[in-house]
Amino acid sequence: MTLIEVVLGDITDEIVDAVVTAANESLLGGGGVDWAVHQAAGPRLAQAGAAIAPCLPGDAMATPAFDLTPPVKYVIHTVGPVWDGGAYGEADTLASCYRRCLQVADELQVRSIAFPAVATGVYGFPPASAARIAVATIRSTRTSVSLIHLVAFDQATHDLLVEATRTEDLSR
Ligand code: AR6
Repeated sequence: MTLIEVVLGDITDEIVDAVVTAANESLLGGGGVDWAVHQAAGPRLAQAGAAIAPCLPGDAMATPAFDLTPPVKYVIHTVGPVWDGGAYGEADTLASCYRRCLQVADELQVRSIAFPAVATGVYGFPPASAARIAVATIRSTRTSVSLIHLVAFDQATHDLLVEATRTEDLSR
């Protein structure tokens, strides 16, 4: 049984086993949520990322969480699609991000995980559609993770995620 909760706030404040960051292929850090996670984890995160990069769009890779506050043990880096109108497999790539993160979490025996709204910032994925994909993919992925926080950094994203959760409930 996996519980999905929508949370408003900064993902670096999450009390979970693993925090997901919306990275780029280099895993060296960037802007947005990736900036916040690298700031909180310290410079060893970029070193560890560089050692395992590249991470292709739709994939996910884990490193230690370094200076992130315990109990956070891992950062799971996933690379979303750059939105290019929607006809280039962006939705499938985004779904793959959530699926792969949960697979990696299972391999690490992670029980709780926090996701940002992958690809909806710099990468430009329409947030309503991204919210539905996030919820639908998580619900259809078999996982041992028992608690999933979908972390919204703004109220609009929060409301879209809550709506997606309800819509998904009704369609089940
Ligand atoms: N906590 C939670 N969510 C956040 C935070 C935070 N501290 N900061 C921003 N967000 P983005 P992308 C939200 O742009 O679109 C980077 O440079 C933000 O409001 O961080 O996947 C990477 O290195 C938005 O809803 O990620 C890549 O180059 C969501 O996180 C590129 O950006 C995702 O926005 C990836 O772009």
